[in-house]
Amino acid sequence: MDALSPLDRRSVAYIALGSNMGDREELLRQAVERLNERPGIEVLRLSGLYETDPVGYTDQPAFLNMVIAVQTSLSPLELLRLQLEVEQILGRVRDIRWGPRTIDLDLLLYEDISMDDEELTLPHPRMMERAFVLVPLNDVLAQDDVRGEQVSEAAKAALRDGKEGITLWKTINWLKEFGHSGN
Ligand code: X6L
Ligand code: MG
Ligand code: MG
Repeated sequence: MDALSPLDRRSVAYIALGSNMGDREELLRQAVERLNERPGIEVLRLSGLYETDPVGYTDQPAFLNMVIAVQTSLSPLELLRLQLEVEQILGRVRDIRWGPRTIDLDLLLYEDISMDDEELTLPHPRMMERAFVLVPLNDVLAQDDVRGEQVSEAAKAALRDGKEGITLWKTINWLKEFGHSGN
């Protein structure tokens, strides 16, 4: 039998994106394109773009948040390091904790892996509480994902108590704008 090609071992992961400085939409688009152009990662689906009230440190501009589904042959740590590299390229400066940022890329889920490492915790430890993560994640989570019910219920609950303002701001048709199969 043939050995598995690298393409047969690709995993599905979900990445949350946020921006509240500069041209927020352009920064989100740039981040998606920069990820998609790298070997070993293909963007599958984009959530809507949501405008969201800042959480944690509230005295800062509104965010645009979204979540993407990707297929990747990178390991979770390789994917995380790529995300940090893209943040750097797009001018991320880490000064104020929870403060304004040009772009933030957070790895939410990688297949069904749980890990708690110095560099990376999976699933993302605070994702189930935040409307700005749950609502867009619910847009792109695979239909057959076992966490579907949990995510949609948590998204509904986060919307119901309405502490976090979140409005659908725009949708981007990824397949139409960029065509299929980036790599
Ligand atoms: C008590 C203490 C309650 C801290 C909440 C929540 C802190 C979220 C940080 C918290 C607390 C965060 C974004 C944001 C941030 C974003 C929106 C964070 C890190 N990132 N608000 N605040 N979108 N809307 O991407 O998530 S800072
Ligand atoms: Mg974040
Ligand atoms: Mg982050």
